[in-house]
Amino acid sequence: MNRLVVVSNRTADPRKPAAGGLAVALRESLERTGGVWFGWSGKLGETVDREAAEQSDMRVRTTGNVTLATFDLTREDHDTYYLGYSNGVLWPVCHYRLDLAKFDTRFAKGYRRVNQLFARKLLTLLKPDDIIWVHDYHLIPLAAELRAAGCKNRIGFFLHIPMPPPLIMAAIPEHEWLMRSLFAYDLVGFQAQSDVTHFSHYVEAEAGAVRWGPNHLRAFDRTLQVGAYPIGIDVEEFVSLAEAQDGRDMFARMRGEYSRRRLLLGVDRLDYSKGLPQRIHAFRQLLERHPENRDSATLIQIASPSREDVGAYDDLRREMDSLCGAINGDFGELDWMPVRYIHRNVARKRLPGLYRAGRVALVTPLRDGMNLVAKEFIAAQDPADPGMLVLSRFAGAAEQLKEALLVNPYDTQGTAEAIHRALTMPLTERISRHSALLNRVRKQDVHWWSETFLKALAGTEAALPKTS
Ligand code: GDG
Repeated sequence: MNRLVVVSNRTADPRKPAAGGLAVALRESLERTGGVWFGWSGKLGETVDREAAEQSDMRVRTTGNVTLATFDLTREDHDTYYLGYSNGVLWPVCHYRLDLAKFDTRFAKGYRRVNQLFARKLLTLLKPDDIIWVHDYHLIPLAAELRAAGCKNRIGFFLHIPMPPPLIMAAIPEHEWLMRSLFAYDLVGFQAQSDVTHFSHYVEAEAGAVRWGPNHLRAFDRTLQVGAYPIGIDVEEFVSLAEAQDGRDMFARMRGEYSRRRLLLGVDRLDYSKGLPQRIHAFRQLLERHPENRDSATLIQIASPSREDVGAYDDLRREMDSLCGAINGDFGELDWMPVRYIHRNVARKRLPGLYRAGRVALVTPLRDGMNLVAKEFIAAQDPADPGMLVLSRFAGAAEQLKEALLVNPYDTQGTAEAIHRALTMPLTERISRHSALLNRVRKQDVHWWSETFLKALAGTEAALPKTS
């Protein structure tokens, strides 16, 4: 059995309960194969001298059958590779926000340098039969760097964020190099079919790629397998959290507190891709157009702090403070406030109970690779009296979750009407929509996702050189 080596910007100990969905998804395969998870420690090394930092040892820790290997970055590498290129160029561009991208050649250089560093360090850990699974936009050129150093292992890549249309991708000065780098992988997985389409169009138009059967593209003298592998959640874990004591307590508390009112929920990282200001505008429209919701509907918006050292996030924070203050000032009563805005992280064990108490979830990103909150909300509902999901058509999840109320978050009025419809939807319709949604969320859960991807990766032809 081939050992699985997972590479991502940050690692997580899969045995810790707070490790998150990706860790849960990978735990089984890592444990079964005695696998390794490799990435940045999240720490900045003391030294500013890059060479000294490069030679500093990796921290290698084995718990059970799984090895975690991490290393520190210098401040300069962190500022250029992580803040600069990953979160100041790739994140905004992939979410169609060219206006927020900060193109700077120093960032591109740092990004390449750190990918080379990842490659050099990873090579010291690799065995010839290892299967390597690289995650996300921080590490697009990693396989190309590994190949340049002679690595012949099978390597797969999964992009957690959207692949933008070709002309948007082309705004990145290094777009050609980035996209060519992807051809060093054996399999590239995207969240949604629309991402596969954008990528195929890009390489066909910009690199003269030809399609090779239903799942392959041939360009740059290589044949690459591509596909959509929509990530899921650990449904069993979520249901059991909802039914555990903490989940039930939270549910009872929220239902008690809001017994006279219907609860709307938003749970997001505070990120400009999530459409938070647009959501507050839509809720405001709802109160204006359907005054019967005043005093009877409350929106709890959790916006957990995120990337606070990236400038664009400060502006968003100020905008949200001001919009929530204004709606509460304009509509609030002595005993009712329309919005409860919480700019803090809420403990994971409390989320399922909170979701279950919600009548409507507002998951309205302007663009999102998948969006796991949509799936968590569905999993946490009581099937006999489920809440309704209002979902942006621009979330990857919309390809799977067709029975949600799909909205265009740029259309304030349309979104307000959809929220109203969700709030007034008869029980029978809620039950039938929820049951279809839950079936799909259960079937295509996070275990299905990792197994399907790894099976496809194991089935790709042997790595370089390729002759087909
Ligand atoms: C990227 C892509 C893709 C949120 N607030 C709190 C909290 N959360 C948890 C949610 C959920 C997760 O964070 C957010 O997942 P998303 O999928 O919404 O989004 P991103 O972080 O942007 O992730 C995305 C994902 O990768 C996976 O491929 O779906 O499209 O952008 O699990 O529950 N958790 C806790 N407290 C909070 O306040 N504990």
